[in-house]
Amino acid sequence: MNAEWWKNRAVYQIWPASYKDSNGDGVGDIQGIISTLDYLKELGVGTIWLSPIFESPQDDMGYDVSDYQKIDKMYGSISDAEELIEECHKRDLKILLDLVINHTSSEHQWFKDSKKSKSNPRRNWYHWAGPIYGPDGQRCPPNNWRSNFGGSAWEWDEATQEYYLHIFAKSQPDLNWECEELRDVIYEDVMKYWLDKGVDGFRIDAITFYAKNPDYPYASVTDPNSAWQLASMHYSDQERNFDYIREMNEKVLSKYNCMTVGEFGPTRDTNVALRYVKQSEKRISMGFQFDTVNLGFGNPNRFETVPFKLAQFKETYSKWHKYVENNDGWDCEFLENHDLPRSVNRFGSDDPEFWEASCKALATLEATSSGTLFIYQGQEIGMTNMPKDWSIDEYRDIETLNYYNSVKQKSSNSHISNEKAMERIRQISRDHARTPVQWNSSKHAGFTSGRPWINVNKNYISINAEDQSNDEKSVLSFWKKLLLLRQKYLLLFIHGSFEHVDEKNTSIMSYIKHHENSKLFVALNFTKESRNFDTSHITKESKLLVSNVSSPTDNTLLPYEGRIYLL
Ligand code: ISL
Repeated sequence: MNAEWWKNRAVYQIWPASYKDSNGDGVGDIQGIISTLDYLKELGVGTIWLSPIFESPQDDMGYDVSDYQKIDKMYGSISDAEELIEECHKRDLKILLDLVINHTSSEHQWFKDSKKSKSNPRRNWYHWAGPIYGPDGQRCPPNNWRSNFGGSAWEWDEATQEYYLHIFAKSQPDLNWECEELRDVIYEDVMKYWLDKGVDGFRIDAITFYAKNPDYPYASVTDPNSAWQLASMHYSDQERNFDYIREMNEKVLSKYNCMTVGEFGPTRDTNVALRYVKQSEKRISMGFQFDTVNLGFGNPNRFETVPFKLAQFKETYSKWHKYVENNDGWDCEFLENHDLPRSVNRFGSDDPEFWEASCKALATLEATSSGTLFIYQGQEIGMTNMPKDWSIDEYRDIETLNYYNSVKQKSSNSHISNEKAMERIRQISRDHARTPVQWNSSKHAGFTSGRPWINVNKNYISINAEDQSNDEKSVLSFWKKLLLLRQKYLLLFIHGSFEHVDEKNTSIMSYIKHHENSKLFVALNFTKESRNFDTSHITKESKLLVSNVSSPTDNTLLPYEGRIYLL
């Protein structure tokens, strides 16, 4: 059961542009990553995952690849990538790359060819469809699908008089996975190319989106204010998708001792998720579910935020931890990535009075979660969202800027003020995760000697890795301690089954983890007040393994206090 290497190693996600710059051009790079491998080893992670480093026009920060076999100049060269793989392996660190194969950049040669003419041999490598005409004879896209980044999911091509499909930006045309020749090129020239260079697996972008309903049906109206509707029911988790991923496993993954983690996007049904992650199904190792981390995001428009309660958090958390129990599936745990605001702002508090305790409470939750644990750069030092007084000029993300412009130009039908739009952006823009890592208290937080491409958060003087490395009470030291315990008690921490305690409690999340006869009890106060908690499982024999306050008192948890007991 525990044989696979990828189950017990915590993964550290690196978002290269904002991680560490070695050459002073203001953008992080591969040599910068190499210079920090000892820091990561000391933190206690066993694998790193790099968001895309391939050649790209960077419309969507590398999630728009124009050549899968080249490294983007801003990050370095192929020999830098090879050196990184070697340096990781020297330190017994595994390395995952980001596989973005639902779409390419419109600058990729494949798309340039596809666009040339209807008869080009690569025409069917992408989704092309003719227009339909409205009552007044006006030209309209083939259907009402909405792009994830706003507007129609179809873009008109004047030269060949057809539309192409883009679930994301118009510079990210969707690949047509129905084309077998294309699939084989992806397997051979993208996946095997990198696996043969020694990478240990992939994070697989938008893995549920490859198969589209070939009839491109209209989506039913969920947003009456818009012409464009959420249509993932027609392009996510389609039956053909399961065939493709099985084939990918047969032709590629099964031939390597590699790990795969798929991004499950809109998937909310655990039975559907199981079809990807059960080992007997022979597809991928595990998947990211977004039920928990998307709490509070609007649907269909994520910027239309809604309040959420701890009860919902508890519910989705247990749903997605229990779904793989008692079968041969595997799960993973994360609260942050490059598309999400910082976890301390969302689930804890960045108020100086509570910041440290809440960072540590969230770390306690993360470290005691079953499955493969993912930590996002800067999370280990409690980095926070961008300052609230920053204007739109500080933001860089295509999704955020598209949203802001649609409000400003009143092109979205939900007429709200620019201030309201900014308020939402301050809550959930993807840029909150994308400010540079705060390495030390020197200029630009030690991220670069040049001018950073996106500004460093002003709080780097008080929140940075160097100071925290020298402080045994810091958030970073706390993470190190937890990651050691996670290894020491791995059957409980990583493989244990999960049971809520006092499930109805609206302030405290507490649970038992068990494996055979051993048990762990975890209690976390998610409020800014002291609260009594259910101590019925604690006995004289119980051992307090971890607490994030200096003097824990018997049955009261201080604000954001967290404890782990070995029962
Ligand atoms: O569709 C979703 C939710 O219903 C999204 O969560 C979707 O899965 C997500 O936006 C996909 O993200 C990934 O692909 C994007 C890229 O911008 C993101 O950074 C990446 O994580 C396009 O490649």
